[in-house]
Amino acid sequence: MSFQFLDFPSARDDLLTDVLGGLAACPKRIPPKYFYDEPGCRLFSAICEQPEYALTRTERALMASRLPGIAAAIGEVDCIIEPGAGDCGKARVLLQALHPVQLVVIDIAGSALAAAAELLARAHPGLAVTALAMDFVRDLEAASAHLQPGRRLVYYPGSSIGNFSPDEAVALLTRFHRLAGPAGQLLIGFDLKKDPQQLHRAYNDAAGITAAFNLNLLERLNRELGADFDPVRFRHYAFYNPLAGRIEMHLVSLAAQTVKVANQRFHFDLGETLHTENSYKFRRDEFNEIAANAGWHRVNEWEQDGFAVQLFA
Ligand code: AVJ
Repeated sequence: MSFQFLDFPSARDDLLTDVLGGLAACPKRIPPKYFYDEPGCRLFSAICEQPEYALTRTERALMASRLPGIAAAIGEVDCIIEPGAGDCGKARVLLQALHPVQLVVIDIAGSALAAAAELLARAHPGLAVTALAMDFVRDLEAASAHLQPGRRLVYYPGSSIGNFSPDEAVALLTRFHRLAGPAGQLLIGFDLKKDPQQLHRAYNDAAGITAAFNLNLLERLNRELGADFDPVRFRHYAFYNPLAGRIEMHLVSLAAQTVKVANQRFHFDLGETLHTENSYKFRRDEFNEIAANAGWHRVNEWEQDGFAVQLFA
């Protein structure tokens, strides 16, 4: 078995800096990457099982049914790199079809990543598994030093790209392009624009799991930064904004209140919002243009039930 885990610290300092900066901004905001502490990861997995949230299920079904064609389109690959790999469940599927020498999984949630990646390494004795605990939006360049030479595929499934504005997405895909190198490819999955009612339901599930996921952010700040948010005094509020082409998630203050974080006080008016996430939805041609602006040209694409997977070189 070949397994390597590397921790790029600093995530904690970032949390405090980003939260203080975000609460001082107008409108108030906190980056969605901070949803994923341990309870947050569990709640996200539960979201993926909700009947209203088809995204993950649809991508899984698409990948399962089209895998031979996708693998044929990709061809020979030596190294697969998956930013935001989480529990490595999606990489596992790709490994069945492609037989790379190395798998590099990257995630901000380091301990969960390490455990999942080590299991994967045990299951694939011939594969070199490298797990990097980092914020890849900031530290991606540091990953290059750990890549074996050869043809590289960056795999970015799950519509994670939807968390970024179109400009930020171009910037991130440009860095993926640099990391992948001259013979590199990008396989990316994203949610398509669709009936806003359907989108609305996906982010307002009847069991309240998405609401709990959103509110867990406040509980995380209480746990890790000694903040004193009262989650009962905030409302999960998610809606589709058709002008921006995105779901927006907010936590709206149900009272005029003051919250303390690391000895700083922040005032919320009644009805004031803390913006916690954007989840962009794309048309296939819109996404092609974003990727083209990052230096990628489309090789192939697959679509199923409102979800798309595209291959770029
Ligand atoms: C992991 C960013 C793809 O935007 O649908 C799910 C996160 N937020 N429900 C998404 C999420 C609320 C998810 N992504």
